[in-house]
Amino acid sequence: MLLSKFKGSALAALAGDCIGARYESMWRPVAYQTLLNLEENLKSAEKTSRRSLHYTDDTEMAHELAKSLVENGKFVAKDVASKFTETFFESPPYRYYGPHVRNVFEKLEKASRFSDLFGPASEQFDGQGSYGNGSAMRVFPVALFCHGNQELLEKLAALSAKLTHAHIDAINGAKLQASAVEIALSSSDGSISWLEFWQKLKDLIDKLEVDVPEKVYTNKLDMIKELIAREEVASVHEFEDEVGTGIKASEAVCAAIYAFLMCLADRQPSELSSLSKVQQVVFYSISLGGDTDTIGTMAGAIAGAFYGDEGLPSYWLYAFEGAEMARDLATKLHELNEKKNRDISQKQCRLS
Ligand code: AR6
Ligand code: MG
Repeated sequence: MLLSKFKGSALAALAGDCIGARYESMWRPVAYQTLLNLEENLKSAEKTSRRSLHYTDDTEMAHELAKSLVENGKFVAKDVASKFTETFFESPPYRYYGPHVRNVFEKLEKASRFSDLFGPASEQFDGQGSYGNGSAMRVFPVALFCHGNQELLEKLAALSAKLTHAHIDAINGAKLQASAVEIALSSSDGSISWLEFWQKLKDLIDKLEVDVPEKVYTNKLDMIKELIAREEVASVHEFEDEVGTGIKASEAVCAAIYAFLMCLADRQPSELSSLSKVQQVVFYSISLGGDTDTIGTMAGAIAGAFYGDEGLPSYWLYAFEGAEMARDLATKLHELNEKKNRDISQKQCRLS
C-alpha cells in the first residue's frame, strides 16, 4: 500500500502540474465542464502513445530534488542547487519558471560557483527573500524521502526551500505542504476525518508561526476550516477573496489543502462525481483558478499520497510528459524508505 501511495503522490503531482498549466495564464476559475472535456481528450493518449501535455518548473524541480535524494541517499544542498541550476539553463520556454528565480541561478553558477548556496536566495527582493510558491511546489519528494520522520522532514523542507526562497512564508509553506503529504502517507481513507487532518496541520502551524511578523498560515487555515464547515459551499470568488489562489506560497499551499480537505469532507462538486477521488481533488483544485499548475500539483501530491495510485486512470501514464520518471523516482524513494526501516530494525535487533 505504501508503494501505491508513493507512486500516487508523484503521478498525481505530475497530473496537477500538466493539466493546471493549460489554465495558468487565465487567472480566473476554470469551469468543471472544461476540465471534463480535457480529461476526455486525454483518453486518446493511451491509443496513440502520444504525450499530450508538458510539465512545468514545478515537476522539473521536484524531479531534480528527488533524483538528488535517490543518488545520494541523503540531502546534499550543493548537489540539489547544481541540479536545479543546470536544468534551469537547459529548459525549454514552456517550463514557465517564476519571474525572478533566474537571478538566483545566475548568482549560484556564475558569481559563487556553488560556494555560497543560500546567499543568492537571501538577496532576492532587497534582502526579504522570495515568498513565492516555488519552494512548496517541488517539495513532495522530501515528504516521501523522510516518511516517518517529521523532524527531518521539516529540516529538509526548509533547506530545500532556502536554496531559492528565503522568506519565512515560503519556508513555512514548504514545511506545511510536505507535512500535508506526510499526514496523507500515514493515514488512509476512512481512518481520518477532514477536521482531524486539518487539526494536524493547524498544530504544526501553531508551532511554526510563533515569531513571525504576520500569522498568514494561521489566519488562512482558520478561514479554510470555517469555509468547509459552512452549510453552503463558498463560491470560488469568495475563496479567492478570503484565502487566495495566487503566486504567494501562503495562498497556493492553502488553496491546495482546501481542495483536498473539501473532497475528504465529501463536499466536492457533483459535476466531478464520475471521476476517481484523486482526479476529483486535482480537478477541483484547478477549478479554483489562479496559479493552477502549482495548486494542482500540490493538491495532487497530497491526494495521491492519501488514496494511492489505484484510482488513477491508466491513460494518465501516457498523457503526461515525465510519467515514467515520476513512477521510477517514487519507486526508488520507496526502496530507500524500506531500506532505512530494515536498517533500523536490524540495529534494534542487535541492541536487544
Ligand atoms: N516581495 C515582493 N514580491 C515578491 C516577493 C517579495 N519578497 N517574493 C515573491 N514576490 P519567484 P517562484 C512575487 O519569482 O516562487 C511559476 O509559474 C514577485 O512578483 O521567486 O519560483 C511557478 O510554477 C515574484 O516574481 O517565483 C510558480 O507557480 C513572484 O512573487 C510561480 O511561478 C514569484 O516569486 C512562482 O514561482
Ligand atoms: Mg509552473
